[in-house]
Amino acid sequence: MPTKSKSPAPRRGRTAETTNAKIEQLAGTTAELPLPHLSTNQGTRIADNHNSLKAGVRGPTLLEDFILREKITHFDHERIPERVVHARGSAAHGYFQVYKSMSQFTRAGLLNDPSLKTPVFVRFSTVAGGSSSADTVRDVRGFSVKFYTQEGIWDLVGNNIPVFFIQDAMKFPDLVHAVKQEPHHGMPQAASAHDTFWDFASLMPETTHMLMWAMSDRAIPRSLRMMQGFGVHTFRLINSRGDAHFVKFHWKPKLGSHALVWDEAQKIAGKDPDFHRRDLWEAIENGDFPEWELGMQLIPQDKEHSLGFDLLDPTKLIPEEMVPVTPVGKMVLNRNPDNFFAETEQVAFHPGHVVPGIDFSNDPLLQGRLFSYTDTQLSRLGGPNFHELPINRGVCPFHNFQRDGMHRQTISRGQVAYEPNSLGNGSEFRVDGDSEGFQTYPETVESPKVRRRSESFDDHFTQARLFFNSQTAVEKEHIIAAFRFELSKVDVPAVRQRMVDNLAHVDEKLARRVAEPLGIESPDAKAAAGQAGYREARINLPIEESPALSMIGTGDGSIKTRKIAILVSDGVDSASLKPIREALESAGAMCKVVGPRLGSVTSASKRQVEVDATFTNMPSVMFDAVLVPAGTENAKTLMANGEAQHFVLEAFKHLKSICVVGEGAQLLASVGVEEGKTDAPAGVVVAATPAQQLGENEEAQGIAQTFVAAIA
Ligand code: HDE
Repeated sequence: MPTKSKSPAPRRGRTAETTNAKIEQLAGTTAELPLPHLSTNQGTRIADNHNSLKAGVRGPTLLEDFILREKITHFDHERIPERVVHARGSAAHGYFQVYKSMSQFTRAGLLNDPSLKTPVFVRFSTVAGGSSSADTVRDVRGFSVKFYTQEGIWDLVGNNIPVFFIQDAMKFPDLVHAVKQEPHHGMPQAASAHDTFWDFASLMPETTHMLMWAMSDRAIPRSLRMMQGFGVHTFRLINSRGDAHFVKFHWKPKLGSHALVWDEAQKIAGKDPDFHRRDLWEAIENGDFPEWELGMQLIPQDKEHSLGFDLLDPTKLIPEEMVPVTPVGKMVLNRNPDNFFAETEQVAFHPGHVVPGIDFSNDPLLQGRLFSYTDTQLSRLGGPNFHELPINRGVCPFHNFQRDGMHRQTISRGQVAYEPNSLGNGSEFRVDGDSEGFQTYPETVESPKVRRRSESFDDHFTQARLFFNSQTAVEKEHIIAAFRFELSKVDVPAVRQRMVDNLAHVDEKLARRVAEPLGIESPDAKAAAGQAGYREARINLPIEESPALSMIGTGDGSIKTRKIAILVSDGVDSASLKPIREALESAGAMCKVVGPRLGSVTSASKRQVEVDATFTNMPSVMFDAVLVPAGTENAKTLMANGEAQHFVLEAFKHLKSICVVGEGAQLLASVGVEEGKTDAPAGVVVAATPAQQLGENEEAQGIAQTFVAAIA
């Protein structure tokens, strides 16, 4: 039965509480609908918006048609170059608030005043794919935060993985060329599973630690809202006395870190390439504002060499068991952008955008980044005035004599465009040691100029092993499966061999397991060690495992915002459904009724049950769990429907919690899944009493609670 059209739900991320200084600033350049009338860009009102100007109705178009020319010309130039990396991204507005003053460590205002809500704009991205590639590919995720502080812009441009592939900026173009599509045929899109990436990786043992992370489930997050972020490099914090601490930044999601399984990720890439973008957008529209806690690992300047490895090496992390992560503040994303291009696409991040109190370390990768990010905006955004684009403007003014250039917005008054000056109305601008200004930490550097890598960067395997050791059995299996998949896509056996030879330095068994289905020899660590430029070195870590590196057990244990499919057809027992659905929703889950057609189905008691989606337009991979309600007819019709059968079987394969009530169990049995008869891991199938016995609310509550626990 067709249902009446619903008016759109109110946008909960659009209230007075979700505005801030940046949003108010942007309002000044926001255009609203409906338009009063149509005009050209020059404001000339248009009389006819369907027809170009022609010499006679069947004649050629006239060059004179300035309206057509303007429209087409603008269209012709709508595209700008996509980001050379991190082209695919999704973003949102929000705020950051520090819990208590961190003035002991930094003079940065946003980290000193707990009453201050600093506006932020956050862009998440994949790295390798083009701007229209799928969200759920195996890849590192970018995690860029622009803080619009009272003292200028601070960009924390990080990733969802705390280490990086390479140690020196010199190798970045090579890394990116190797992972992107191969230059001769332009394949594959958004995937590292091809020869050139693994050729490069296997020749560069320093990639090993990051490869372990990239092959783990971290690289296929369930949601952008459910992944950690890391500043990666070691930065410096400077307090008002000039004391320095090294710092590593961490973002921990309130909902915990969760991942897809690989088969699921691949299928979603086809069924809904915008899966992560949609998830972020919908959560914010629903008022389920994603939240992260900012944490810091702080190391006093004089303890720089106390860790046993080099904190300047971006292929190393500092285990939390060695230096705990101090929770510092929270970030909430509560507003979607108004316009994808103007905000998400034009936002320009740069690790060199810092404010007084935050400074760099000598990490050679970070040092290279400090050059690259302004440079890239010149070709991407078309000139040096990209800081004047609305999304990139600070909420505090900027004052200098930089002038002109493409697309200059500011109209600077006066005769003077240089400093120092005496003609600029008394503004002599002889700045020397302004204590309010940014002060670089006066580190002493007295060394010859050299083009060499520090020996303290030589060990490439100890932390890779630490990561592997710290994973649970399931996570380890996923890492092995990912290496097997990726390397099985490599055509040249010698590359596969070199890679597993490298892995033998991490863990013999891991390397052997990876090699098994790849049609190559057993791994040989000595062969890898024979490579040019390879220097064997091992550091001593005081720990063998770091539980904090596993994703298991993160988050608040809730099922907030998880999506539950309720499979229905005619004859569904809606009475048995109601209490379970209510319990799920009061635990924060989002239920969608999925049926054979849109509109509604008729329940066993002849009521209309509204259907939100169909088995095909929202397949099982779109959900976190499945509920099959009771009802003899419901079970019969679902069993006769191949799509419904596929739905539950696929959900089972992806280890999702499935709750079957009464006759609903027959649907699962029809695809070979029966409680007690299958080797389903605990929590995958929650079976409940037959419908006729489920009348009591108390029992339904019990089932619901078991289901909720299984999902969590
Ligand atoms: Fe980037 N990176 N990167 N990167 N990166 C860019 O800047 C670069 C690195 C990261 O959402 C580019 O505006 C070099 C590490 C993110 O807009 C470019 C090196 C980390 C984003 C660039 C690195 C990152 C970028 C492309 C090695 C994690 C997306 C477009 C020296 C800490 C930002 C742009 C956004 C984007 C260069 C290494 C994270 C070309 C040269 C390490 C999240 O400038």
